[in-house]
Order: sequence, then structure tokens, then C-alpha cells
Amino acid sequence: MTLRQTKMFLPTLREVPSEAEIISHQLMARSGMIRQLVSGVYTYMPLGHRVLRKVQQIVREEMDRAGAQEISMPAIQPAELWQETERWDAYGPELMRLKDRHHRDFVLGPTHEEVVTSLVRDNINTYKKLPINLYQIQTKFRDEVRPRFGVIRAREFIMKDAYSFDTTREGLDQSYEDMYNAYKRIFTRVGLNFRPVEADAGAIGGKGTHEFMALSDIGEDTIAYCDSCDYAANLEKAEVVFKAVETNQTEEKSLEKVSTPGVKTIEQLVGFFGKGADSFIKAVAFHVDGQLVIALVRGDHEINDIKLKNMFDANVVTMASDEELIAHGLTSGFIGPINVSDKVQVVADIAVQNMVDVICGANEADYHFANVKPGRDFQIARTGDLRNIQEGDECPRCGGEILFARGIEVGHVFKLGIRYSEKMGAKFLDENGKEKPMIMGCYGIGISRAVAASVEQNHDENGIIWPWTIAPFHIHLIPVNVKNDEQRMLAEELYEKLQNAGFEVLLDDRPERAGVKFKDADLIGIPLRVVVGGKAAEKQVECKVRKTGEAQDLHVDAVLNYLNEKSAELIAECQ
Ligand code: 9G3
Repeated sequence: MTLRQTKMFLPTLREVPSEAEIISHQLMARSGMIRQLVSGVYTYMPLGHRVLRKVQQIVREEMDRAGAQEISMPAIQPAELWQETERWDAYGPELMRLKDRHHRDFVLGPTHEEVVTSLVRDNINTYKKLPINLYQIQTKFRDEVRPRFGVIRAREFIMKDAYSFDTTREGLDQSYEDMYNAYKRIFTRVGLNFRPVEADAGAIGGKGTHEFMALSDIGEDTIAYCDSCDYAANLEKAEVVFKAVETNQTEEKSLEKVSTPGVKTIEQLVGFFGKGADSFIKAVAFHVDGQLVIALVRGDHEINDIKLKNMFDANVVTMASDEELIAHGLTSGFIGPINVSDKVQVVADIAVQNMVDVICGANEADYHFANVKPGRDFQIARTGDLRNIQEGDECPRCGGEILFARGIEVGHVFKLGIRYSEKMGAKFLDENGKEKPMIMGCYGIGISRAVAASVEQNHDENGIIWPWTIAPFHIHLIPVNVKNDEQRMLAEELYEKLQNAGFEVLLDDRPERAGVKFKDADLIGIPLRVVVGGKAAEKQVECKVRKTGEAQDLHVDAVLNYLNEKSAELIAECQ
């Protein structure tokens, strides 16, 4: 491996590529790790590939330790398999499809449930051969409508995907726990600041799922976590604890219709009535599997459509269109639960039922009702947890305070149950010769995304600061002036010595000015640096830690000891 920069394909950039919005994309491009081919599609250059390979190596070690077996499945998958699971029609333009020369339909694999289930179906049919966990590290294809954030949301990316097959639910729970624990070891070793969070199983069904989130302000997902216990859930899933606030029961007022010309939003209502947002009912009309539903939450809360979907165990939940509103006698901007047609179902978040003297839309343009009393003026068909958790809410586990953070999803573990095995006939004969569908789990890690997440978490204004365990090299060895024999010779001597000691050394032997070399070294972010400069004649070199900036002049004979000491400290940060 050419570890000399004069030979290495390592084009660093001073300027930021225009399409790079976030720091990891900017730094990965500028440091010569990646180059964009087209939107959402990237080449990993030698420096970036070395980091990818280190992350993959850690993943392999932990997956093998957990008893999973590595395979490699095809990216090209016949449409027939996706028709068996009815996903051929379920997915839209995100699923990359192609025809072969015989005009047969194929997909470029975005994931491999169909392929792996057909593989196991055709090769295992007895409980004696289960449980089994198969995994691969492979390129996935998803035609994102708007690729962004560099490799974080790319159209082609590297995923480790694993699939477990068990004979019982308890077996699946064990497989899931094994993967959950392996993921904690993996992300710890990769040096990420991460949280496992409870997530919603979403379209792929199955019960129980966790996402592994790398904390980052550019993360697309919001995490609700407790400041006192390890509860954490993504916003879709986080459970809300309902605390019935004691309302000083005022005398009951009769319902009143109020003219509110052009007053639609909660903010406008607050201004118009001079009351807090918690005095109003927010009503939103949804299409839930074809049924028109009005969901009610308190004015200072947000409706969570995933929770609404789960309340009805529905497949599709969309906002009702204006046409549908009119067809059901509802008026956009003035929707309310009072006197609605019996074709409309009214459901409400827990907090609504004991609101008093509230104000809601009158289902008539420019009118609201005041002094509304739920249960007297309108009926609630279903009540449940329908709102997004908010910062300051109580932790559903320990009563602590809920805080928000943003995260980048770098891992996701699912209990699939028989969702795929039943449809595809992946069955086994149990001890009594009875045929049963295998119980599956699936487990993904975004390898390329984890690299970008690491850069998001580990950089400063000068560039990347690699954690030791995934750094492309360990030592950046920089002779300041390669035309100076003493400096060049000493650097070559150290190069051999450090490599023989087991360090991965990148030698900057370019005939560049010192400033250029140091700027590039800061950008590339190799953890430890040895500079051979003006004191080479006295066998003195400068050693520097990229992360802290601490530097020390040392005699060459003391360098190895120093590097062993510092590397041990840096390794300890990833354990
Ligand atoms: C598709 C397309 C995009 C997709 C899927 C299918 C996400 C799809 C969910 C999963 C679940 C797990 C195994 C590894 C871990 C994640 N996006 N998912 O099924 F056709 Cl276009 O991939 N699969």
C-alpha cells in the first residue's frame, strides 16, 4: 500500500463543493475521501475507502462474535420475489427497477428480506437447523427523491443487513437481544456518541424495533430522551404520560357560537380570544384507510399521525383533501367535532377529554364555538395517546424530564415475526413434525452513513478528527522540507521504525511548503502527527495530538514510547 502522499490518490480541496450543505459532506469531499459521480452517488477514494474498511471490519468482528454467518446476496433481484410479498406494487419510484435483455423485470435491491427468505426457504425445513442469522455487507439502491447530506442520504449506499430465523417468539427475542447488544459494541468501538431509541415498526410490520441514533444537530430524526433514566424513543413512538390537571370546575356555561372572521390558526385564535393555546381544540381531518377521521388535540400539542395510524392499526393515513372536507360538510380552517356527519369519526388525544370551556371550529367559515364541553357537546369515538411528546413532558418510565436531541439513524433492528416467512412459505417442521412459519428478525447498519456521522461528531474548524479505531491512518509523518537531507533521512528512518512497530503511517513526502502540509494534515484528521523539521540535526522531532492540539518536542528515541502512550489513550475512548 503506497503510504507516501506523492504516490497516493489523495486530492484535497481548499474550496467547498457547492452541493455540500453539511460539514461532514464538505470535509469528506475536501479531504479527498469521496467524489460525487451524480447526485446521491459517490466514489470512495483511497482515504475514504480505508475508513469504510475499518468500520466494516469492526462490524464483521462483532457480527461473527454474535454467531451470525456472512454471505453475499445479489443486488439484482427478480420482480417475482417482490410480487410474492406484494411489495412490487407497494413501493413507488424509490424502488429502482430494470429489465434484462429478455425484458424480464428486476429490482436493484434496496434491502434483502425477499432474497434471504427465499434462500432459507429453499435450504432449511427442520427446527434442527434453526436458529440461524445470515448477514452481508453490500451496496443498496434506493432512488431517493432528494438525495442530500452527502453519503448520509445517498441513492446507493453500503449497508450491513442481517436476518435471523427462529422457531419461536422467545427465540426471536434472543436473536434480537444478541443483535441489540452487538450493535452497542459496534457503535461504541466505532467511537460514535449514540443512543438506542424505541421506534415505530412502520410499514414493514412486526412488533418491536429500535433505531440506533448517532447524536447530531443535522440529524433528520428527533429523539425524546429522559434526563434521569436511559429511556429514549423517536418522536413517532415516544409515549406521552397523561397527567389529569385538576381544573377548578367553574359553573357550566352553555355552548356559544362566536363570529370569528378569518381567524383560523391557533395563533390567530389566541390573539382573537386572548386565551392560551391550551384553551383551544386543534382538529385535523385525516383519511384513515378510506374512513374520514377528525383527530383532536389540545391547541398547544401536535398530532402524531403514526400514533393515529396505530390507533386504527391502519395501512394508510393521509391528510384529507379539501374536496373530501367539503364532501363531509367540513370547512377547512374551521374544522370542529360538533354536529359532524355520522360518516366522520371523531377521535381525541387523552388530554382533550377533560378540557373545560374550550373553543373549537364550528365547521362553518368564520365561526367557532366557545364554552365547549367534550362529552356534552360532542362525542369522542376513541381516546388515546395521539400527540407528539414535548420537551419538559414526564418520562413514561421514571417521571424524569424529557429532553429532545436530533440524531442520524445509523442502525435499525426489527422483529419481523412471520411477515415474510408466511407469505413466502419459509416453513420448518417442529419437534412434533408440525409445519410452522419461521420467526424472523432483520438488522441493518448504515456503514457509509456511520462514517459521515463520525465526521459530524468529530471535527473542528480545521478539519476532521478521526477516532483512533476508524482513522484511515494512525500517524501522519511530515518532513517539513524534503529537500533537506537530514529531515528527509530522519523521516525515512522513522517511517520504517513506526511501520515496524505496527502503526499505519502516512508519509507526507510532497515538496510542498510547511503551511500547505499542516493545513492538509489538519483537514485529513489523522489522530497523531510527527513533524521532522529544523531540529532534525539534533534528532529532535515534534509530536502532536490532532484532537487536543497538544504538542511536544522529543528525541527520536522517545517517539515510539510517546506514540504508544497516546494511542492507548485514544483507543480507550472507543471502548
Ligand atoms: C424498498 C425501498 C426502500 C425501503 C424498503 C424497501 C426501507 C424497506 C425497510 C428496511 C427494513 C430493514 C433489512 C436491514 C435493516 C432494515 N426502505 N425499508 O424495506 F423497496 Cl425502495 O429496509 N431491512
